[in-house]
Amino acid sequence: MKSIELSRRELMIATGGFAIMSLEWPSLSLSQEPDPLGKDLIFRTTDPRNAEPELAKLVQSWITPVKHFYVRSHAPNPDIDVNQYALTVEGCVRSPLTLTLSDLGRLPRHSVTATLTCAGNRRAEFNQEGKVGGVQWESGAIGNARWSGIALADVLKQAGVLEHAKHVWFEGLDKIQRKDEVIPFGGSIPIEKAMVPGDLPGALLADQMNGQPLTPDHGFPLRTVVPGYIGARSVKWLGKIVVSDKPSPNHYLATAYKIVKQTGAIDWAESGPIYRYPINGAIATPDSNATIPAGQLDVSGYVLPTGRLGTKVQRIQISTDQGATWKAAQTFGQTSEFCWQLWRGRVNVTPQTKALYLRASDTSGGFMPARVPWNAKGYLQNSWYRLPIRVS
Ligand SMILES: Nc1nc2c(c(=O)[nH]1)N[C@H]1C(S)=C(S)[C@@H](COP(=O)(O)O)O[C@H]1N2
Ligand SMILES: [Mo]
Repeated sequence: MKSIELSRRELMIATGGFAIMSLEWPSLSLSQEPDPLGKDLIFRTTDPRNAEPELAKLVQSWITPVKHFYVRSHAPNPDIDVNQYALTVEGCVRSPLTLTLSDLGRLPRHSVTATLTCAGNRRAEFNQEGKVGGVQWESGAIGNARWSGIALADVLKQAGVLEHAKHVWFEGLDKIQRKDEVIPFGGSIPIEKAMVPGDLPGALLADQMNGQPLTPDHGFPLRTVVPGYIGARSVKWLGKIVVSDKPSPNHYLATAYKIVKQTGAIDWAESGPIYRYPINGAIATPDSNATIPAGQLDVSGYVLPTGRLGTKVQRIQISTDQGATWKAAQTFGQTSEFCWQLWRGRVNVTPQTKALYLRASDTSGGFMPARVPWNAKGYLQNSWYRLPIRVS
């Protein structure tokens, strides 16, 4: 927009302000300019890149195309030279490792389809009760992809995990500017989660997303993917693995990504890191800005069951009367471990219908509650999803 306005002003000057007013001006705005990295997303911030898809686009397919997959980055994408790249594995291991991409290429390959979701998905809804900082996510900070790469357990076995190991730390190659220090993004997962053999439910060191090499936005050349855990545990641009008897001291595990009332030392110390995500969901269509004719209305969206092995969606329900009565929605598309479930339903709406509500439950006892207590960082908003609508 800025550059167009400038050239318009320049043109006004050049023409003495005449004639130009009758010209058809291209209806170009900054948000419509194609993203240089090929994303079709709504950018919440551009530096660093934080963006989520329009919901109607998000639920078009069970596997989320890369262009519609949200991006959450705390710093610019690092420049990584694949010829220089090596992953180091150290700490409580018999033999520390330095693995190039071709070393990793010699290990057996695994694939897993898993949903990634940010702990801050739906954060913006907390603002009705009290302002929360951070990226102002609506409900698009979620996506489902086919990830391929090496099992973390295989790499750890090669290094030889020692008896007293309890946690596996991950460290990214990004450089995040915080007050007076520059730190990488990092975190850790319990050794039990890391060592589970096979594709599920452990962790993958992924170099591919939907059958293509990872893009710079998603962690090229290598990232962790931890099915069932909040997105923050799936560290992009992975540079280092440390096996330890303690959880990672990295800010993003030791301090951030906790549920706290206040961002003070006592609250941080009293609460533990979030690992597994709870059930959540959203209504993706209709668009809340559209005026809807009274009568039968088709509704669709997603529900992600609790990130616990063996858990499936149990009930998905829609209400048109603030939750007084509920109607079942139907699932469609695939059902798979650690993946979202797409659904659709049909409800009757009248000019008195002010909003649609979604709630859901799963087979491990998880449910979307009527409301959740406010927390200072705006994490894990999974209350009944409310979509305001206008019916004429
Ligand atoms: N190195 C690094 N890894 C990271 C992050 C980051 O900023 N740096 N963000 C995390 C967070 S908070 C989320 S939700 C996911 C987002 O993954 P995506 O951008 O591939 O969707 O990456 C995680 N891994
Ligand atoms: Mo996140």
